[in-house]
Amino acid sequence: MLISVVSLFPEMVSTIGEYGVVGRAQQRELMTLEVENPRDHASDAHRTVDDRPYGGGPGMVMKYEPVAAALEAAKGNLPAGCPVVYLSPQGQAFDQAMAQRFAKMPGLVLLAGRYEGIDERLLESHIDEEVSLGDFVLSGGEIAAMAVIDAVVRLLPGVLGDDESAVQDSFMRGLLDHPHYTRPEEIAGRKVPDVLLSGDHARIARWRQKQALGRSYLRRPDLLEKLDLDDEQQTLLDEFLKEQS
Ligand code: 4FM
Repeated sequence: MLISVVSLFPEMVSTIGEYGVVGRAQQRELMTLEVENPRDHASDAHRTVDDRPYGGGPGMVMKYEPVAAALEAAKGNLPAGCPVVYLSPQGQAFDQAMAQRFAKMPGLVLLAGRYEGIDERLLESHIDEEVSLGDFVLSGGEIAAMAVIDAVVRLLPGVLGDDESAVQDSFMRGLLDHPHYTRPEEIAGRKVPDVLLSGDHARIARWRQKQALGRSYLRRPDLLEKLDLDDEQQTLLDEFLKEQS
């Protein structure tokens, strides 16, 4: 997969390709990360990329021309039909299903804005999707773009080993993860649940599923509402709630 990010801070974005899972994916050429700087596409001597907003008010707006030129350069290196995504709080909510959809694409263009926003006409002419990580305001789209890259790249075939892939299973099924424990067996009177020391793999799997269902019910009922629990899952959730009280 070829991912191209348009950003005024290219070195900030390229660091995502130097560490951890995404770094390994890039080294193994399962993913290539490119960054295009609108400043390199500005036509004036000062290389201007921003200007004052029509109608007045505080802050600056990213100019149409250099951003459009950078997006076209970014698209030029990708197969036709790859989505161009703008990260902003006004976008559709990003989730695991969207990450899976992007992971099926041969390429992806991500526009990371700065200042108060981009000229609205860019959205009409160059952007396929506006996507938000959540209801909060960042200083720019770079960190949001990096989060999208991380979530997408870990889904690409061959990027994760078998152990790491298994860890994704819970959220892929639309549930929160179960609790995790490692040595020592007791910390200041807090003991690891007995079932995890039993060696009974079927019982452990059942306990983990129950915890995942129970935590999802208590913390994120919106996630559970989207699911159609089977009889086994409903029984586990009922047991969890009974054990709670
Ligand atoms: C976006 C700053 C565009 C400046 C931002 C511009 C955000 C979010 C976010 C800040 N992105 N989810 N929440 N971006 O806050 O995705 Cl021009």
